[in-house]
Amino acid sequence: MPKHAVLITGAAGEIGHGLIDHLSRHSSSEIVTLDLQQMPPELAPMVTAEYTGSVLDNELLQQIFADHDITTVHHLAALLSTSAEHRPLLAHQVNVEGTLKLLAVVQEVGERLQHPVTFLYPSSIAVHGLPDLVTKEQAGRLKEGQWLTPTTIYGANKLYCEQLGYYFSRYYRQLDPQPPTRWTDFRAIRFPGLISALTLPTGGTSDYAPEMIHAAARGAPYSCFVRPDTRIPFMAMPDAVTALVRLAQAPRQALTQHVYAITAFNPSAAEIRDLVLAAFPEASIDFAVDAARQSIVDTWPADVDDSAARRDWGFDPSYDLQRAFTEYLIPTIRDRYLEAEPAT
Ligand code: AKB
Repeated sequence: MPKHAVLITGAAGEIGHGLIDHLSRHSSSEIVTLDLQQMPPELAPMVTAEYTGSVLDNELLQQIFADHDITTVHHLAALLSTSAEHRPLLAHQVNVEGTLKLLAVVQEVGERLQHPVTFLYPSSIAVHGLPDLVTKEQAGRLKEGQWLTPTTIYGANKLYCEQLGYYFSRYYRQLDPQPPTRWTDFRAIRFPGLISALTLPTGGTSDYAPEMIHAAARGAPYSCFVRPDTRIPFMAMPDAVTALVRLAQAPRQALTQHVYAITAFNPSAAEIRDLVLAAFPEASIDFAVDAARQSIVDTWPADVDDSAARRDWGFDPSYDLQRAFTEYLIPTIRDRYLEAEPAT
């Protein structure tokens, strides 16, 4: 009997780094990766099988599922909000058509092998679109069903794919005389901004937080592209990875929703700056607002209500703001750049 395998698309990205490391230490499943990039040398040894290519390549997807008994998919491949705004049609292709192709293969393989596939989908706070700062302030902690009026192609992509996954898991081909068994066990998490000590983000509009920390650790000046008072939810990357694994393992009958909001802390950009300066007093940090990117972040909630995730599958982040900085971000990032410094 082939070993169960976990497929991670977009595996060379930020979440992929943490997820591969976690699964390699805590899971007996094979780790199968798909990315446009080759796996970095620090991750490649942890991976059972590496496929280099696009999530849009149907033949490649079929080959992966033919080669391995994939029972869980973490579909991380996506263009994030800022990158997507610069290339909205490509974003739709990757973020939506890529997700559709993968869902279709999962259903087809399920029909062939007669077993379900747990499909983890990383959605985002970007699915929300608050109209102005007064409403944002008054709205406070948004629930999953509130202000689903995204203003970015990325947010629209993520919201639609939440529904696409729900359709495949509950209503696929519902008008067939004998509707098929739905083999996709779709589970989505709406992530806040994520901060990793090990990788730098690419193409996100919440990137000002990790960029500020990493710049200070490198001794580089940083101009924050949002106002000091800008406030959105964030989470340390280890908690994001643990959330994906925990939701994947949750008993199906415990889940009352197909989409869950989660968060850990929601500092303002000024509060992040203060924490960075406390750790790196010599850091040079100023604020040079990029009005266009600011207008996107201003539509995102100041906070989200994660009570459903806590109730249904025990979501419980390990890192609050202080602990994230003192025990994870600052020591790990400091070591990372100290190691990188040329020997004097
Ligand atoms: C982004 O900034 O686009 C992402 C997100 C908030 O989903 N990090």
